Amino acid sequence: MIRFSEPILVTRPYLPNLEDFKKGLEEVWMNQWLTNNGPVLQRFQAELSRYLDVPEANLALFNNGTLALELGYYAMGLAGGDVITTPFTFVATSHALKRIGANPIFADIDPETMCLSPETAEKLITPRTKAIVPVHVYGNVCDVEGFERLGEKYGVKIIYDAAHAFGVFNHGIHGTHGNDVGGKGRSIGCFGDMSMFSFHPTKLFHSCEGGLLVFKDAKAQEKLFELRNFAIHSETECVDVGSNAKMNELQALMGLECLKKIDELLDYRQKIYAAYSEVFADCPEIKLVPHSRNKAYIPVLFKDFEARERVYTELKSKCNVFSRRYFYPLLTDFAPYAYAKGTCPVAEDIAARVLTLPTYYGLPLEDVNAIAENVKEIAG
Ligand code: T4K
Repeated sequence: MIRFSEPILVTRPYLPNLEDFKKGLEEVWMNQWLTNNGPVLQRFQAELSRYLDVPEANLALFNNGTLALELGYYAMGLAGGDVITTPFTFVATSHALKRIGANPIFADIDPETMCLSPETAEKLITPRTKAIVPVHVYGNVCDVEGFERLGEKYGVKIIYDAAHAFGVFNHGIHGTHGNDVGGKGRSIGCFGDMSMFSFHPTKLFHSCEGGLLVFKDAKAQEKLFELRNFAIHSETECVDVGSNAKMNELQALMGLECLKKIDELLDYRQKIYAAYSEVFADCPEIKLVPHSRNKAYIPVLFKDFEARERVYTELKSKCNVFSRRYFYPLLTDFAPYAYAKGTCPVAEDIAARVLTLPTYYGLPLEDVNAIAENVKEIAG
């Protein structure tokens, strides 16, 4: 077994060229403008619009993904209603619901994609349901057409937590925001009423911290811009209970510099996935989950809880490799959501067996091979 001399973490953020970043900083210094819809943020928004092929009027940037979700849910009118969502995600998906006074109702996931299943979600729809919040977990794409049907049939909003799905384009599927699908297709953010991308440094693309909402109805933009700035409408008017969720100029600069490299960042992750895949090919006990389009994470399923725990623990103690059990425990095992404990058996099974392995731009492929060989040896 190989023990790395330096710890290998589950992820490391990409850092852009420092000289380019310094040039950007000089501009910020000249502008003497640090936050609140500054010129660098506006440039970042324009570049994101180009990259995603979504009009700028349908985008809003925030200082992190969690507040983007919270204010997005609020702007879509979910406060006080029931919202059907998945327990197999990061806590932010449902915390943001709770914080606006919405009531998360948990439905089970599809065993293949690990995303919320439209069939299980449909069974829980009642007159109190205001929305469904599926998550493109790991960059695996939800059944967007199934959810679109539910949205139309029951008149509920469909809001995707696309925190993991930046860089995912859905070639060949007709997005609800727009018309023709050409080239790489429409961004996955174009489905449903709204989607949120997280730009946290643990994501394949980041802005130090940050979040982006993409929404179908451009009229939402004014409301969202106000909500992220305390709901101040003018010097003498505050029109709602807003928050401080403004992305600052340094975040926007980091985002702009990282965006220059996005194709390379995405390509490198495919190489990492291919390297893991090759080593695990002859090992039926270890199932590399194949569905992530952008390979934002490398989730692996083991045969049972004991095997997963052994690999997780021994990778750390014997190999100096820090994998993570995303997403274990399930949300329904946490105190705020314990009312739903035991209601989602597929998600429970997967959470007990899944492990996410290291992946990030610059992780040497020979290290990936060594990590994978170690996993194989420990899993036995
Ligand atoms: N929805 C979903 C589905 C999400 O997954 C998330 C966030 C959100 C919503 C909310 O979006 P944000 O508000 O975060 O924009 C991490 C992240 O904090 C969180 O952003 C992410 N999901 C979640 C899946 O993972 P931790 O507690 O596991 O991260 P942490 O700080 O332990 O970092 C993980 C590894 O990365 C460590 O080994 C150290 C390394 N690292 C981390 C940072 C921050 C670095 O090397 N450099 C760094 O700067 O939650």
